[in-house]
Amino acid sequence: MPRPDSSLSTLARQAPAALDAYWMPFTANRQFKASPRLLVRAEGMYYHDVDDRPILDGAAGLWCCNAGHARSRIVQAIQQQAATLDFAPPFQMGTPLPFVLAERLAALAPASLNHAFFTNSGSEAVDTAMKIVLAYHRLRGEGHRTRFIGREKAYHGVGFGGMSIGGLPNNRKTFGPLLPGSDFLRHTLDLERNAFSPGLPRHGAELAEDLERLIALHDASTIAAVFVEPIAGSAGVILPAPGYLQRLREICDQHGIVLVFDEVITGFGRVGNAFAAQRFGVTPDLLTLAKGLTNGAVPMGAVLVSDAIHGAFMQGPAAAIEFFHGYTYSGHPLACAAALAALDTYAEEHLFERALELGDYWQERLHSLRGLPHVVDIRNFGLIGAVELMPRKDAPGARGYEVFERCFRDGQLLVRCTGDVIALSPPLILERSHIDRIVDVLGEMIRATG
Ligand code: PXG
Repeated sequence: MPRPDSSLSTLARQAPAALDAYWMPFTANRQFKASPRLLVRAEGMYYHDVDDRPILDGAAGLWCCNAGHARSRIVQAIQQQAATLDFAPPFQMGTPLPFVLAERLAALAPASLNHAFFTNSGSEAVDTAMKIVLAYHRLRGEGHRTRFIGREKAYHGVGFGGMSIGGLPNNRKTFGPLLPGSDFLRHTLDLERNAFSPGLPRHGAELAEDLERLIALHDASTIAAVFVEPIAGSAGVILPAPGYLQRLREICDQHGIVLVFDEVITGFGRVGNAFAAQRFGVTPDLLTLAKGLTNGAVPMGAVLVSDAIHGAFMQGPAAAIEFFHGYTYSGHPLACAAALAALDTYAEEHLFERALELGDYWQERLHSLRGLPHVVDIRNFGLIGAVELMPRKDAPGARGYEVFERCFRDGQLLVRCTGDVIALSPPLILERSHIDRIVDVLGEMIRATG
């Protein structure tokens, strides 16, 4: 492997202003540029930074690289595809791979979800799902169903649709009135009753009844869909109590409301099974995907659509475009090639079973951090984990950020911090020794942070 050019690092060290042109996403730009953390290559469970230090990946990048990094099958598929067919128009024209990929996804998904619409990100998948829902109700003569129900603390990406049903105040407050008419279920985080629960929390299934409250308020006839992440990731790993998702499904069925699972982070083996829908035994009408779909190697998102909803569109004159929506890069050849190779890798290496095989060990080791200073909760499910820290007085997020920073600098471990929660989602190829290292380093850095 050729040593990557680290001139950027040298430049950054000498003159942080050289980093000024790039406006970084969801980043404290000035803080970062004063002391950059630059990753230059990756392989398997490890990144390497500009100083060629191996950094253990405790986050699968950003919940993306479920098969680990630079997997040869995926690399080769992308290379070959780029040399064979780089791009072709996706509207009124086709290329083979999105058809093949859609079939593969339908075979992996719960039985009724047999159709795939491709996007380039999770945000686009969510906005696409919202448009499918609105058009679907209108096609059935129920165009009065325009209201979306999201959930407090939800993250559904950064498009105006996803923002409007998202429940993280920082992501909403600066951007005006958003889509009119959205409302929110209560979130299911309850430290008082559930702190340090191993796996799913015992309490909180009754929070699904909150949907009945919103139906009573707005009337079911105005509600188009309920969007939920089976497990909320960005807000710091919020788990559903057993029965919660089932109950949402029942209430939606009772009232003709579409149920959408946003599985951008829970898809592709993160919690065992291909999708959380299968692990929890609840089938939504639409399911949004991204991230692990290509193992993070090429941007891609998707909406999986039920036969019933898809069927409602496939009516009317055959020459009429059924859904006026799509992206220049929907079903891009490189993304499809990466996705197919990722699915092959997941299958060959039985990676969707890893969360089941390792889940108990992961849980036991993570919960060994209980009792460390400022640790107020530990949550886990599948190969997801979270350690919540008590915020410092008048400085929410500072302690979490410091732990994240120390993990990278002193512990050579990549974790994700969201506020004062340290979130973990390692590649599914990890071994017990990696779990030990993640937990040991994190524990040490929490102690050192104080
Ligand atoms: N839905 C969910 C559930 C997500 O987690 C998106 C949609 C948007 O996907 P795109 O591809 O548009 O980013 C996401 C993205 C974090 C973190 O800190 C998580 C995401 C993005 C940024 C940070 O956990 N997830």
